[in-house]
Amino acid sequence: FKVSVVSTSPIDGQKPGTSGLRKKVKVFKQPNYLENFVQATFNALTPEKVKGATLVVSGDGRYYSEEAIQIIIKLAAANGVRRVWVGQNSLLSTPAVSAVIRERVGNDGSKATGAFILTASHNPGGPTEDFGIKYNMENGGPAPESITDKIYENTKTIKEYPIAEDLPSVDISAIGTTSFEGPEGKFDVEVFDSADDYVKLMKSIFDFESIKKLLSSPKFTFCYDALHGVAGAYAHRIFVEELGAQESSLLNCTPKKDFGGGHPDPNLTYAKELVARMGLSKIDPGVEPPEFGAAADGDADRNMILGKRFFVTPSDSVAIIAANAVGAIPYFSSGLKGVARSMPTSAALDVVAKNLNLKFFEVPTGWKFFGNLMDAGMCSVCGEESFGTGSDHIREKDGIWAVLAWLSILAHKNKETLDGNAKLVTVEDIVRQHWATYGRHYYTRYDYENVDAAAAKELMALLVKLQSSLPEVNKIVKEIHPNVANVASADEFEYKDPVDGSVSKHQGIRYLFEDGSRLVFRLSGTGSEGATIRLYIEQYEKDASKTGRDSQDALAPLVDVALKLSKMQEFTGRSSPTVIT
Ligand code: VG1
Ligand code: CO
Repeated sequence: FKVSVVSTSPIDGQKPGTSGLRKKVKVFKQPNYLENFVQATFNALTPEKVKGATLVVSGDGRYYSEEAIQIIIKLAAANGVRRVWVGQNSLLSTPAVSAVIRERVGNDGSKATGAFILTASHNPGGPTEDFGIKYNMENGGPAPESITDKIYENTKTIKEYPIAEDLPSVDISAIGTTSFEGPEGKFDVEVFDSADDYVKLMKSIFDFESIKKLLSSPKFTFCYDALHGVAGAYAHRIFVEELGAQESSLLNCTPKKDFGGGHPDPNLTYAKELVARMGLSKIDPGVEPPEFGAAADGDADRNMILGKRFFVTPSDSVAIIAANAVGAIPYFSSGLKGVARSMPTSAALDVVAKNLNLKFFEVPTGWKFFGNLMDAGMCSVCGEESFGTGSDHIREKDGIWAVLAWLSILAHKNKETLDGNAKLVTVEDIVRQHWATYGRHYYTRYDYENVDAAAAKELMALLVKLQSSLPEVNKIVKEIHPNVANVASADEFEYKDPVDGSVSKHQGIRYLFEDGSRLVFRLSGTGSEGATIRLYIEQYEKDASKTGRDSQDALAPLVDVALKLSKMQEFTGRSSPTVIT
């Protein structure tokens, strides 16, 4: 192939957000849009991460992925990349990409040093919906802010990019290597099985035999919903072929470009079919719900864990995994190096860390902040309230890993009960027992999606301004609800990375109450239109006799305070949030 240089000019708005660049497909399809961003990324890397390097390019298979892959291949070839690795049909889950970077070795001993992941995660897909791209580094984790800032700077000054325009399209549906000869030598595109490396890794972490025994017990019933995302490419292999689950326990497990028209976000609002099957919606499931249910988002890094008629909040989920990992999961048999959560995630994990005497870290929202801790051997298990849970086996959150972790804990707790007549220890039993031991963090998140961006900024500015006068805040709080505790302190969260010393500012507005309750306000960094305000509400209850309340009831006074203090309705014109989780 030949290399030609195309002149281009900067395009506005290519700033990577919490997890890469996410925009409507029609924005990505504009001339030079994808090319500029990819070239800006190449220019942000050190030369040896480009020239002669091996890169992974794949994603959740959403609409526009196939075209985007061909463009990225042509750009990679022209930039002197040695080989591109592609999951069959362009499919690799975000955690599988991380695993491939870290674990996969090519026939000639090659290793990948980075990846372009093509996904907008839980955002809908299709011609009128979202596409996204993000770059992951050699450790398998998302590029840190130092790199994403550089990428953004480069998008503002880009003048040209080289491209191998005459390179023929590569058939990404068939496994195998296609070789090309360019001005600087050989260039290969290798298409490989999307699941092999990931399945191998999972088998090295968990005791598949004990999970298999659980799944084949008549006492235990199971259900998994991939919401037509890429998790479907793994679910059949792992749950059915490896672990013996029934075919009928898989819902929506065929990956689709538009996720079947749905919103591939595993929460109580969008995972409707699973929620109904688990007996958690008003729709009567007609049959006895399964004992365990789980769902994933588009790129399979998120998870929702459900028991029969029971919802596990993600903040509790990571705490429960941390509390039980050592006995139940072989990978952790020598103990946990430490645990971490994102700032808005509830403090349930903090209590476990304290009790088990584990190192503990609180980082800003977004998985990229966990990577440094893990690379430095300071953190084994971490999680976010946004249905993200994971460990240091890779550098992304991992939806299927979380399901296998829960199944391992269930298998462990039911060692004695599976064979005899004793009653099964259920998901709900495990959670209630956890609350009895550690106390319960009542928790909810209100999302106001696609509100006017200027109004959202004003709301945030008001909340920052209020922080300078706590007596005034407390006067307002008491007027709204005399029983709500006083605000003890208020700030904007700022994080200094303990490993590299980098500082991230303005990571969310916090109001911390005297009784340990918290209100957190953030603007989303993953949306593609308008602004999304996230309001996180948390209240700690230590008294074991009071941990069984309905969480929306328990939190009602605090919610009231949050909405009135922030003048939510005035600013957004919304009387209720788009989604409550
Ligand atoms: C959201 C979540 C955050 C998560 C991020 C990426 O970000 O709040 O916890 O890490 O999505 O997840 P934001 O900025 O919109 O609040 V994923 O599955 O979309 O890669
Ligand atoms: Co995701």
